[in-house]
Amino acid sequence: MTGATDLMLWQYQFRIIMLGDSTVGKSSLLKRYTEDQFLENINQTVGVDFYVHFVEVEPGIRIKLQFWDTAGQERFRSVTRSYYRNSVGGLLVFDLGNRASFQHVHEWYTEVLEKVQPHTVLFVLVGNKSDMETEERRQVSREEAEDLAAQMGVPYVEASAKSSLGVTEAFELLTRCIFQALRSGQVQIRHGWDGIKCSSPQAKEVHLSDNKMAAAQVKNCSC
Ligand SMILES: Nc1nc2c(ncn2[C@@H]2O[C@H](COP(=O)(O)OP(=O)(O)OP(=O)(O)O)[C@@H](O)[C@H]2O)c(=O)[nH]1
Ligand SMILES: [Mg+2]
Repeated sequence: MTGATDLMLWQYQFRIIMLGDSTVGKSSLLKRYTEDQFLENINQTVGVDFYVHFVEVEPGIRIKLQFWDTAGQERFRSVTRSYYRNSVGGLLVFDLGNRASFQHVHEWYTEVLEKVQPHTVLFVLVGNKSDMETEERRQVSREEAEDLAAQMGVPYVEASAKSSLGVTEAFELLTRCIFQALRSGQVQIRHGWDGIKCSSPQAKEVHLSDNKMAAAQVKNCSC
């Protein structure tokens, strides 16, 4: 893709990071969302992988989503950490059938917020593998997950990379929250920061002229 074509294709670029313990399904969620595929034997992520997807948040406003798919394994943590600062959004993922992965969510959350201070990252909490749900298998109730999400002030979505249920919803909810936060001024394009990029002066004008309207909308968004 040439630079010129790229400019015509999107107005904003958002960098989004996937976080959560190993095997919770971060790469599988991304594969489902960007390629509509699911692999039973997907490779564990080594370091960080990179995915791209385009969405139109509203008519004429095209967003390039750039995803950093991090490895959940502890031994890659120093690599993973270096991606926090340039992310505007994050999907915090746990496995509904793995209680430890749920218990670690808050650690992921606080670690990121500490590292990006004084700025912030907008999150959506995702309980993945809802297709495997049976009374015996489920180790985290919807109520517990919703309580944790409320405590962190983020939305919660249950999803399955396998069945695709909730996957688009989770990614697009995060995208809309970031877009509204941008328009309201809650997050801003900053020099030397790659969390959000703007492809053209026109796009910047859209953002500025819509500030007031979006400020009203953002009140209705739980991000
Ligand atoms: N049943 C079911 N299995 C899933 C789902 N999502 C992922 N898996 C399986 O869970 C395993 C781990 O998935 P990954 O996507 O590699 O997990 P990850 O979070 O990226 O793991 P790391 O790269 O090590 O951090 C794989 O065998 C997937 O096929 C799901 O929604 N349902
Ligand atoms: Mg992975």
